[in-house]
Amino acid sequence: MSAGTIDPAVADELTEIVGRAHVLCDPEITASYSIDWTRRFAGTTTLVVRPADTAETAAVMGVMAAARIAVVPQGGNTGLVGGSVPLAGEAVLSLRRLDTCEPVDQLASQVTVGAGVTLADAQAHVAAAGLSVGVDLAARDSATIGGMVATNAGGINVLRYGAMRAQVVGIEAVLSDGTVVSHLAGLEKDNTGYDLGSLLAGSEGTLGIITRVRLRLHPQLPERATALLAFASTDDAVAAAASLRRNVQSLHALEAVFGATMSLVSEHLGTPPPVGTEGNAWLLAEAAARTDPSEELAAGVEKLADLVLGAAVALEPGARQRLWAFRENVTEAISAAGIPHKLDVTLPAARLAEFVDGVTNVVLAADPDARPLLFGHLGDGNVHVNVLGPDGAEPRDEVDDEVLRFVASLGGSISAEHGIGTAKLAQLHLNRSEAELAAFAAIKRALDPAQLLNPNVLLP
Ligand code: FAD
Ligand code: 2HG
Ligand code: ZN
Repeated sequence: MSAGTIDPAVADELTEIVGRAHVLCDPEITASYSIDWTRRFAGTTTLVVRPADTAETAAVMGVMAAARIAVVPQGGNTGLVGGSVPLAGEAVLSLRRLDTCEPVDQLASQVTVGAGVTLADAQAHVAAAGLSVGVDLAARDSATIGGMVATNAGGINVLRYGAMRAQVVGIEAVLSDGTVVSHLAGLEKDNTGYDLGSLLAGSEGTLGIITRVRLRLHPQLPERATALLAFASTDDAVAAAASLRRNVQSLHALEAVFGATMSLVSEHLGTPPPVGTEGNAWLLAEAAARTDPSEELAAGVEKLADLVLGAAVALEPGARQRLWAFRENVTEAISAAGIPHKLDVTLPAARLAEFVDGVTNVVLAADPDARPLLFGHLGDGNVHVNVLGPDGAEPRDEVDDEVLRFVASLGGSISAEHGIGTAKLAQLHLNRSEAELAAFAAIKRALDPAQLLNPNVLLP
């Protein structure tokens, strides 16, 4: 059921739990919770509730369950698949006030944080103890740890540490009826049944509301070397990426920008890339270690002499950041140009170049006026296909279907790291069999029988 007109008795109960300031019904205030980062997905809601901790979240869900009000859990609202906003009038449960960072457990190299802690705050908190969070991404100032677990976020260091699921050693969550499940001891070896942390990772708010997360941490690697490399072809960039992975043990990130995307981001930044504008594919490779990794990276780059058109290397933070800008600002640059359809996909390494070189024709066959822009995390085979329509408008919907069918035909995944949300619901069957979807539905029925948690997300 949508939040609709809120029964005053329900509003009073919620106010009793979280306080008047945290039950928001004024449309001018709830509007910002109802539109996503891309501006592509916008809905409305008559109710936003902002609990402060697990106990308040559980009590709120008790009230929602009794009143049968469907809920969209929301963290930083940086999700890119239309899963974090109330598209069917649901209430929004904002977790941002769950922002406590508990003391770092130095002996275990772990920390427990509230679901609403931003990635940047978690990073700063653990850095003081000489440790780091294994996942990093450009939305770090807004994306929350709870949202990152819920989407199983990937980002730039997956090739070294895995995605968000691999960082979770404990979880606390509230189920749709208000029950609290908590397993936060963080024991590295713990075979005592189902792993609820793994199940909730990637569940996109459909199975439970994550309230606290215990994260596995990694040693800080302060010494860095970064290279931006230009290539004439996708094939050359893919071959170079494989060589760097084989030869540079301290490789920490291996990102790519393809074709016209480099011109777009360069114009947005107001500066050309330091490797010249010739080329069709660019790699951004970063090595990180306790001791200076620049020689190891340089030796890895030397092995690419036959492939590379131009190379720029940086060691100092400012100079490295100037190289990273050509990759980290792509999403912003595209957003400034219009409202894209975002198709975040993974390809098997052997089909990566075929996909990158073939997808433009697939897009143009579906919408001749569309403008495809490609970039991604090449070290993981993860390509972000963003497609703009004419004058920054959205492209035709057929583009999504055709591109995702192309991905599936090459043995790839239609969602690498952003999730299914509402954007890719219609295409989930391309990757998941009927038997798998039936198992998904059975899990959903078991944990959320009344279908209150993000009922329009992930499950067809
Ligand atoms: P939200 O957007 O608020 O929510 C996302 C989903 O999680 C929704 O389905 C929501 O219902 C659910 N959810 C949120 N909090 C909870 C909770 N506590 N309990 C249960 N469910 C919850 N993603 C990547 O994977 N890699 C990247 O490199 C990357 N880079 C990005 C760069 C930019 C500039 C932007 C804008 C986004 C990027 N993203 C990236 C996407 C986004 O940042 C991630 O999906 C992130 O994990 C979302 O976190 P959030 O707190 O904003 O979640
Ligand atoms: C990135 O890798 C993010 O920069 C965003 O995952 C991708 O904008 C996108 O499509
Ligand atoms: Zn990404």
